[in-house]
Amino acid sequence: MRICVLAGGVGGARFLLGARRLLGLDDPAARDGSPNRIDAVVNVGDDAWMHGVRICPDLDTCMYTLGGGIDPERGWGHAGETWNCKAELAEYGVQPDWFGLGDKDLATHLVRTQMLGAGFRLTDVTEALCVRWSPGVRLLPVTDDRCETHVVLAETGDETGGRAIHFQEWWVRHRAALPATAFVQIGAEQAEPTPETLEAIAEADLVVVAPSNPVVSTGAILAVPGIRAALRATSAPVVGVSPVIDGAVLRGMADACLSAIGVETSALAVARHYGARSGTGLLDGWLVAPGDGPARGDARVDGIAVREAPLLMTDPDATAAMVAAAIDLAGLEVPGGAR
Ligand code: FO1
Repeated sequence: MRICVLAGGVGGARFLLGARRLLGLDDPAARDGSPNRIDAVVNVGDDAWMHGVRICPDLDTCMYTLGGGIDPERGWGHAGETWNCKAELAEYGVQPDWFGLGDKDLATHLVRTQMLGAGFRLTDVTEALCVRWSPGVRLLPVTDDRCETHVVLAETGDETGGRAIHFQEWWVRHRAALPATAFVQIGAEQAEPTPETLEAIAEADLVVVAPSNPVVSTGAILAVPGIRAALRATSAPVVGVSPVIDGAVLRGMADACLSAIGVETSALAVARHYGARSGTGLLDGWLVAPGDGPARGDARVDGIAVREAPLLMTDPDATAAMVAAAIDLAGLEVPGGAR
């Protein structure tokens, strides 16, 4: 079975751990010769240049998580990190002082920046970095082009009103507290999906939209021209997993993003936001947490097949059961018969 997962940072990475477990790809020795394969099409809207290095938070969160090196508490950066470089930068008084690059993490950005400078595509750089981490999932930036999310701030009568700032400044510096009216991907008009991404979507047996931030993770993937069309054209079913459980997002500040674009923080509102493939949208199926489905057991919402399943990604086994539920909802045979 070949699964293509649209993934953001923490939610995407944890979902991939479950997919890898279900498809029997945890053990590196079992990967060669396996009929199963996972491609992750990863958001690059959060990417930024800071202190002269290229930072790709969602690619790195997926890479470190699948490679066993993530800091589990923060959900980003290395476990066992040290911050000597950050402290030295603070001594020089350089900005941004609100974004922390750990010493170990910095090595990743240095390698990436050097390779990009030598002319390699981000796709190739990511593959090279993954040799060290052996994630067992092919991590594919959705585009090799710069396509960065900026946040348009609401008019507030002061100097910030109406300005657009980089997503990281809004998210990390202001903790998503500045009222926003829109999210735009700078560079999207010129960006192209990579051939690897288009192939992963076209050749998949199943495409899954991971329970990532629908606006700034999945939304930024969908902002790359050609991705929506590829999802609508693939012969694979497209199933999404709700990041909203019982009216709340489990991690991060995705509710601030949803309300900024006028979407209610509910599982069914997010499904309607993506829309049905039978209409003009993307989804054939949508997994929601128990109790989040439609009233009276109606299993279809606006042309999308909706099913309830436990959606807490507490560990890779629980997450593997979610992936199995997505496969089953798509009408496909679950590998190994696990349901
Ligand atoms: N998040 C923070 O809240 N504070 C930071 O200083 C920070 C640094 C950082 C460095 C590298 C990296 O890959 C991610 C980092 N993040 C940090 C996480 C990141 O800003 C966001 O959580 C994601 O972009 C949203 O998915």
